[in-house]
Amino acid sequence: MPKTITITGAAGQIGYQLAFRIASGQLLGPETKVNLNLLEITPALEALKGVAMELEDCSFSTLGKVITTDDPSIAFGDSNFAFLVGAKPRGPGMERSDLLIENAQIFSAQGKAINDNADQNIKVLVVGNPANTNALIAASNAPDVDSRSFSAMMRLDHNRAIAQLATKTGFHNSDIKKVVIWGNHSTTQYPDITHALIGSQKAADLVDQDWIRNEFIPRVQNRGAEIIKARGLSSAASAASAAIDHMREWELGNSQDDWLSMAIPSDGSYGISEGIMFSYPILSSGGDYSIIQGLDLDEFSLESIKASEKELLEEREAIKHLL
Ligand code: NAX
Repeated sequence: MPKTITITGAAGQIGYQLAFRIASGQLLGPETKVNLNLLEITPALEALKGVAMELEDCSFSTLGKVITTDDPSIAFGDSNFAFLVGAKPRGPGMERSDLLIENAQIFSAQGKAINDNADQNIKVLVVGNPANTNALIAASNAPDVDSRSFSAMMRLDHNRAIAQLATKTGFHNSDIKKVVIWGNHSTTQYPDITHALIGSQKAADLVDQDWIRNEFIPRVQNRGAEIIKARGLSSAASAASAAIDHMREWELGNSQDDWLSMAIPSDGSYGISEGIMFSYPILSSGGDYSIIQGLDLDEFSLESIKASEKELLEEREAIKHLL
């Protein structure tokens, strides 16, 4: 049976990367056919038509039907996996609270459309910023779908942290395990290598505390801005790659000696307020995930995690009328 995959904002930068990688089998493997439902706002439908024409021209063996639409009820029809990428960017003079409210409207409408039209076992990944709170809004507006079906993307931050650690220590990315990003996809996120391993060694023994606090953490937190400065555009290919990593390992499981970072509805683990979309260390298996429990957190880690929780609570407060 082909799987139906929805991408919103599919004519945008990230969507343009994501659609082709998914269509070529990089999400669910070469044996699974995928149908793509691509959603855009009405003024971008012509550009989206161009994306669909290029998808057709690739002649991918794994691609079934492609639908382009500006109607969320069509885009989420029978959807098994949804990548919510399209969002309103922050315009000149716009406050963060305005950004939250503008996006809240988009994600509440899309949550309702998911509720009414998608497969009830859908997996949803929110990429569009502010991703965690957008995911909270979408989940709250889909009461018939398990809130654990909704998540927000921290995987780009996670991959960035691994890459920074690999560069610093001279090891390969694949030698590094159990890195975690806690909290919000914003500069309050806490990239944590306290429990990370490089081969059989503790990562924290291979680098000094000064580097962790004054270089590693701020660099990962601010990597998005660093990319914008260099490229003149925000991260796109790396974001699409991370989105595929997130969804693939959620669906198919991850290496059981490693952890993922996913923002998921908090169940109160580690004292975090229930319900907010908070990123935890995660293990995934059989299409479901669990939070790694019982980690010792030092004072610095606890303070950092609390600061990110505070920001997410403030974001929730700003859009509480839409929940
Ligand atoms: P673009 O502006 O290139 O593309 C966004 C697309 O979404 C546009 O084509 C726009 O027409 C469409 N869109 C807007 N409102 C829509 C709606 N209501 N329904 C359907 N489509 C809609 O942005 P891009 O660079 O692709 O980034 C997309 C989002 O990802 C942004 O919000 C961005 O901030 C966020 N990011 C999140 C990351 C994460 O790690 N969570 C990292 C990368 C990225 O910055």
